[in-house]
Amino acid sequence: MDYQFKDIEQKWQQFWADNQTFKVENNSTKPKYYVMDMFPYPSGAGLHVGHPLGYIASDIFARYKRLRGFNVLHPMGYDSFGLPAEQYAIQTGQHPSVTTEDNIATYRRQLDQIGFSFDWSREVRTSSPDYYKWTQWIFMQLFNSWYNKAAGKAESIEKLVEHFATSGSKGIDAVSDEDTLTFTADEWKALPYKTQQEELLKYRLTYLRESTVNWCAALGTVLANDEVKDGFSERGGYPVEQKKMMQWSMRITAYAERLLQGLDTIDWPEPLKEMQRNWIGKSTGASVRFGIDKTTLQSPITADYIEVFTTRVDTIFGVTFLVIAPEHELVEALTTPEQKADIEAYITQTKKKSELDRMADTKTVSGAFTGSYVLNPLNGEKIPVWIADYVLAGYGTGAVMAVPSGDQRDYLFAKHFNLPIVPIIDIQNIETEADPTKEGKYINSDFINGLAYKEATAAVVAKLEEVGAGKAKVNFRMRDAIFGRQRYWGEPVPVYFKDGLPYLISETELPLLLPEIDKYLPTETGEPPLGRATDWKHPEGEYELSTMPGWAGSSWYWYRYMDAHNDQEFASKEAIEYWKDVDLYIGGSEHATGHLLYSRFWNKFLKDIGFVVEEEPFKKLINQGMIQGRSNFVYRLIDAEGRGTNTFISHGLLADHKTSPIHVDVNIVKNDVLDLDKFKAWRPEFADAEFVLENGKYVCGHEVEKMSKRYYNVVNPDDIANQYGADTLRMYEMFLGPLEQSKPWNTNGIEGVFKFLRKFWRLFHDEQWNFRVTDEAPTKAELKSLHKIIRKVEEDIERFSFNTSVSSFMIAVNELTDLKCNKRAILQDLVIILAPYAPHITEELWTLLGNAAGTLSYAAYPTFNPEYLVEDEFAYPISVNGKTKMNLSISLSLDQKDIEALVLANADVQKYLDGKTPKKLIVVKGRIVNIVV
Ligand code: ANZ
Repeated sequence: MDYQFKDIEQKWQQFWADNQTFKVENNSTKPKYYVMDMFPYPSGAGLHVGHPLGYIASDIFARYKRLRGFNVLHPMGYDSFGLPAEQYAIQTGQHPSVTTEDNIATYRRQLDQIGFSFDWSREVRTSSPDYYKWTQWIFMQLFNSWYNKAAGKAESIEKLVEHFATSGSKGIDAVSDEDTLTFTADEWKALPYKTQQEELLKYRLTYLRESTVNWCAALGTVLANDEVKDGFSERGGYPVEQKKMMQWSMRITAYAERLLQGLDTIDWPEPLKEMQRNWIGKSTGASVRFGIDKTTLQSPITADYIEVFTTRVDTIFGVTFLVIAPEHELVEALTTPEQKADIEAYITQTKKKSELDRMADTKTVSGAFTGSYVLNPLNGEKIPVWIADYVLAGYGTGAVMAVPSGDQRDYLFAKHFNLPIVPIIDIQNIETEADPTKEGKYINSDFINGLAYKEATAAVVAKLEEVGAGKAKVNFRMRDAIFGRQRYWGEPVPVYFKDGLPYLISETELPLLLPEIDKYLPTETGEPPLGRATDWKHPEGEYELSTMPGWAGSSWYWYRYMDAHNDQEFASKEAIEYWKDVDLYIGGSEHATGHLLYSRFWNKFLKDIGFVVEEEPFKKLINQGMIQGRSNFVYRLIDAEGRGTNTFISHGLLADHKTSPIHVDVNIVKNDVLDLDKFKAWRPEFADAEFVLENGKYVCGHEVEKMSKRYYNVVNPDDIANQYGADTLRMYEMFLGPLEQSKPWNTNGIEGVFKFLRKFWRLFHDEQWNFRVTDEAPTKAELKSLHKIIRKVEEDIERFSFNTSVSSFMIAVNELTDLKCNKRAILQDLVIILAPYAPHITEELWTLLGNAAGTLSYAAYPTFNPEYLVEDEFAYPISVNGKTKMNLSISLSLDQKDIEALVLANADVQKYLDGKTPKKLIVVKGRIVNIVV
């Protein structure tokens, strides 16, 4: 029979499902291998051909590893909480769980159609209660933990309480809020319960804190930075302001150093690691305290100093003013009555700017003087204190010592406000770049004059320590992560409030289910949607109304796959000890700092508290590139009056006409040729369209753009699978180019891949399409062809170069076709090595070859034998008097004498010699034969 891909693919997909072919056990004598994809958010649009790119690559790898004798875990699930379903619910009233369910069904159908070898018995959905029960449980563990710097890990909060009760706050080295109290054991015990709890909240790894958020009153919600454009919401264009709100936060900063160090131990793309390093943003510098000059202050102030963080403590003698963030807690106290109006006006102005805008703007200079002064701790100089929005409240201490002769922003600020500039390095033109490494010497700098940079820095730090005004400090740019949103479709936070304090619900109450509500909008009083739930109340108090952010459920899901149905633990100890970590993780680079950082954080935490065994969750990671759309255009003729007509000009004829391009649905274009009837039927306005054709065809223009509905360039994998089959789709997606590279989808070459598979099928069949394979012994040439491809594919897959294998398969099949090879000894091995790429056709052929076992998924992978590739003959170029006349194949095992004899005996050579006796015969073994006559 001819290659009937439809029947074959359906048959095998059914077989795999019925037999649970890819179901895997949590124990085996085989070595384990864990291949995971970034699970999708099931959106309403379904999959386009770009989505499965990474899944196909990981599936090839998983299938390959199975054939190589590994026990392979290759699961799939859905990151199914999220905004689009909620947005749809707001518009239509349909419960997000219904939308989600429908979308998942579509995804599942589409995924099944591509022939993935997922173990579906382990499917997870982050929005399902038996999953989010454990997300809530992890939240509870975080709430019950603090980070002990001395121990270098998280520990139970009970241990901290014990320490407070026996030794007070002394000897605690924790990652905590800044404003922790100092107390003795007795003082601790004497503290009211509420104060104790408030104090503990400053240490917990998930905690409540006032954070500045983008608040959009009209939408009744907090927006992410990228949802705000120039002070307005991206959706709807409503005003957004910076507002302080109590929010749950995750103390990820506790793990900053470990998150940084861990990067050196994992096999991830270097640019991705670099993004994480920048995000973590480690800075080595010093903190310096500038005493507040209280002599000029008119009202009393409790604070004694302003603390700054600087990476250039060596420039301390060039400080001519201090700048604190407009949100700095001392602004009000430092503002003198004369300056009050200025400062208030300035604060109002900065409220409109998001932090991102503030960081991005390096040109505009703005600020206001508080009217107060501080004193330089090393020379006692009086320094004015300003506020300006270039100083960020959340970084360092929210205050900088400004050195106009050292820092560009400080320089512009000083120039603008006419503040003094003190040069501190004796090189020309360095007013804005005090860089002692440029062979400069310190000037105006007291005891460091004449020193080199390193020594100067050390000397300043030593001096500051001596006078108690500063110390060396490492600072991280990374902030604690906000862990809440005022939305419905997310995990409820397992907390209730009583007397102003948060309490965890008890573990037996998990999961805390999402309540039903009448509308998916904030309440009239501005509470989150959960505030609408009527019968939703904890016996002891009020539930937290915000839900967890999108990244909660995805920060631990790889563990759930290990033991997806466990209702006693998030995964059993045995399962975790067996699978350990993900060996290969494939997904998009857009998750570089979000998901991949949070996952590493939760993983480290779970390890600290003894639940998991590996410090890093994803050993190797590959970012697949994006598949872009290849848009097609038709060109509407514009008439003399500048109006659009209903006539369309073929692309090759544009030069003579005035036209305007219109995106046309790529599904009615084939190889850039428009299907005219389909175009007319596409939209009513084109029903009477007329065309100016070239060579009888309408040729469309094309351009590479993002794959998107709005450009009509979305290609649905279902269509490709229907037309050519899943095996062709799989191979074609790989064939498009290196996995990591972004590339446009272009169906122009897909026929070639389809033809290849048909040619492969043909090898096993005679002219009448009867299956015909012989048991004859293979020839050398056939073995060579086979072993070449065995080696090539193995090398390619091991280095994740899937595209190069596809072309090698094509070459091998061509060679074997030319050799008319239909021998089992060759073809059966070829079937196995092609199986990861084209699993359906190979299963069918495997059965036709008489393997009764059912599936080849666990067959033994052929071993490469280098002997078959040893070249035993060489085609010698034979030259006569320096001119190559012909080639002659001679066995490489022959020696000099035999070769000479063979050459001279050859009839063609004799012809060139024309009866003459050679004067000389030079043989270079394996290279050339030269005859001089
Ligand atoms: C004095 C100085 C002199 C500085 C000089 C730089 C150059 P990174 O590497 O990013 O950590 N800074 C500190 N806190 C800040 C805040 N909240 N907002 C804006 N800027 C802040 O940079 C640290 C440097 O950035 C610090 O060192 C401080 O300026 C500034 F020639 O102090 B520097």
